[in-house]
Amino acid sequence: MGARAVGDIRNIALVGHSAAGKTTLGEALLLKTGATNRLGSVDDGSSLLDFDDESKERKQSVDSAAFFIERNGKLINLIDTPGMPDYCGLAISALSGVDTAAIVISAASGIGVNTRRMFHMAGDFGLARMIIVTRIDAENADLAELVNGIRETFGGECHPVNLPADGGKRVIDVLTIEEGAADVLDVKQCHTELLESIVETDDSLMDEYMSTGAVHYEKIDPAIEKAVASGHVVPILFVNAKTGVGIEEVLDTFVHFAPPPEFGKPRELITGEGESEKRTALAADPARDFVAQVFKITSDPKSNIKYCLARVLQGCLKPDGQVFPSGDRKGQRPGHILKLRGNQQSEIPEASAGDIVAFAKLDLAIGTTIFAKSNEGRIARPKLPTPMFALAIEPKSRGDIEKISGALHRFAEEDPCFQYHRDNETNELVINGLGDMHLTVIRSKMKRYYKAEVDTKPPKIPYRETIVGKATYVEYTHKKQSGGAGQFAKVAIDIEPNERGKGYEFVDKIFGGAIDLSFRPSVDKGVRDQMKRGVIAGCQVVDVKVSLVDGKTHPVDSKDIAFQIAGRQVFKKAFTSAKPILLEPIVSMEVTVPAGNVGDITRDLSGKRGQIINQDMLPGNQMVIKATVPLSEVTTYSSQLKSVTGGQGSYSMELSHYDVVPPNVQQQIMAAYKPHGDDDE
Ligand SMILES: Nc1nc2c(ncn2[C@@H]2O[C@H](COP(=O)(O)OP(=O)(O)O)[C@@H](O)[C@H]2O)c(=O)[nH]1
Ligand SMILES: [Mg+2]
Repeated sequence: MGARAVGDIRNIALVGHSAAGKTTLGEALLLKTGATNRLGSVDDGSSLLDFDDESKERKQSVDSAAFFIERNGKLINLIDTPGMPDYCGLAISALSGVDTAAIVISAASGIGVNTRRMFHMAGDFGLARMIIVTRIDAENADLAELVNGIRETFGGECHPVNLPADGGKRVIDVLTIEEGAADVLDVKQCHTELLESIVETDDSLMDEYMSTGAVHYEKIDPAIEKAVASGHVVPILFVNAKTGVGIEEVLDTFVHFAPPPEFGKPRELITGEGESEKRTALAADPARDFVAQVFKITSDPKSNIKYCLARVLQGCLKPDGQVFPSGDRKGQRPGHILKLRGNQQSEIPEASAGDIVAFAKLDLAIGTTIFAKSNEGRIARPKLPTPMFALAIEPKSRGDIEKISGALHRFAEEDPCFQYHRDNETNELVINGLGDMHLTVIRSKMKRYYKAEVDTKPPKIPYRETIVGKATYVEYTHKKQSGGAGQFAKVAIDIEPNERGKGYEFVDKIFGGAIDLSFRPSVDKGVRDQMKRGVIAGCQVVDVKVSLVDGKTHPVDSKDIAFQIAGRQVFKKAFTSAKPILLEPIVSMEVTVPAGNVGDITRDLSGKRGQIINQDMLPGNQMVIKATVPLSEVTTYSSQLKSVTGGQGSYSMELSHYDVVPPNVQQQIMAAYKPHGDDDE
């Protein structure tokens, strides 16, 4: 396959709710264009697009898959994306690679949460959109009702470009055909509405239409992709992917309605921040300097090869050139330039403007801008949700630690909504995803591809300890005389609360030489050490002021370690007698739910010691509730929200501040705390 003229390329992502029929539609397109010789099925594991074992076993895409087809000399690059909200990081990332989002809706189940989310995401990002209604053969399908729902939810810009006829055995193209009987809606009316909404975007066509009452199809054709690119027209199509009805028409619509890269969403190279931010328009012109953006990373677990998928936004790159990630002075050799089709790959002579290509073995990350010579800049991406669902993980077998960290690194690299970190305060390895299903798949992939298993539990809450009282002249003497060299240190401290958020302060108030100057920092070190370990519940101590007021040195046995130990012990004693309390993290949450669920949600949040701050109406009969809640009450909120709203709700949260734990909760936490044996004595 040679390089394609920019005008002969179309880049389209198949998005929408899960089980809408995206993958099956992709298979039907592959079959119709001769790329495969039988219809791959997600149901029997023969799909070329759901090729990874995890997707096959679940009979559901858990990853996105790139493929391409050819139609009338046009190269159509497609990305099939997963529909589960838990994997939306992959679907949203795919939008960076394309000019058009084809939102797939199943006539059997209608508009889902993710249908809406992806429709709006694609629109906000500036992509052209089309809607493909699949499974028109479904028994319960009410197509007239569905089209009404689509226009109500997504606006009057949505126009059928064809309609099912003869009981779903064929579709009638309403752009070129004005008469006839369809199974639903009126052919003539749909024809007129579609035609009018296209000519509206072009003055000369409008004039002709107004004066003659018609415009020839040849003349409209060039105006169509612009009307779609600008969002003025959102075509609706009907297909039965199983029988192939409507598939030819989908291909024609891709060619005639989807904008080629030069007319698609304009891309800019951004440099600098804030006031010094600079934006330079990129042009899908192979003669300019090469600029591309990585939008997907995928690795083959068997060969361990990492593929980076990139959209070429400008210029051209040959295999003997170099690739410079933004800001890097060192280039990487691209090696082969590939086209992917599911898990198949073929080599192409160059990566040219407008195309989607894959590189094997380059070390790049999702979102990275790449150049052919050292340069800098970023390209805007759609906003990704923050993964808030967390689990602490522990290897089932100690020997697996290395395998697990390798796996976590890979997963985080491939899915921008999966993250992991070691929590410094609780010392747990914590993984974050968008929901429980997300992390279940991660665990399953870890077992399948890396042969490593982990136990999970809700992560520990990073409580903190502090005091509200004071204690003065608290003394401690550390003495050890066993065998050889002895240890001796005597210290006395005052302790008092420091302002919230001020942290720790150590004041040396010793007059004269009660403790040698050289040993005073040892006391400070001992105190800091104990603060990290905690006193009453094993949590980090914050916001205390310790004054070293007195002590005693022994001419021979006093040494650094002795004063560190004395520092630790005197701190424990003083802290315990200065009214210790626990602080807990409070998060601010934004919960978006259908208006009908607001009562349930606010009642539930209040029951979780939450405070409702405000409620706002959103379009589409949705409400957003802002509240502050203790983190400990919402660690499993994702599954609760799912069950209350039937999957229609979403939320985000971030740390707001620390606040005092109620006494009864503090009692429980302290009772559950088992201090490690004291290694000092
Ligand atoms: N009868 C019929 N079934 C379909 C059609 N498209 C998809 N399916 C079935 O619907 C289910 C979900 O399809 P899939 O392609 O995996 O949906 P995805 O999650 O959007 O990729 C599978 O069982 C498919 O066989 C269609 O046009 N007609
Ligand atoms: Mg799928």
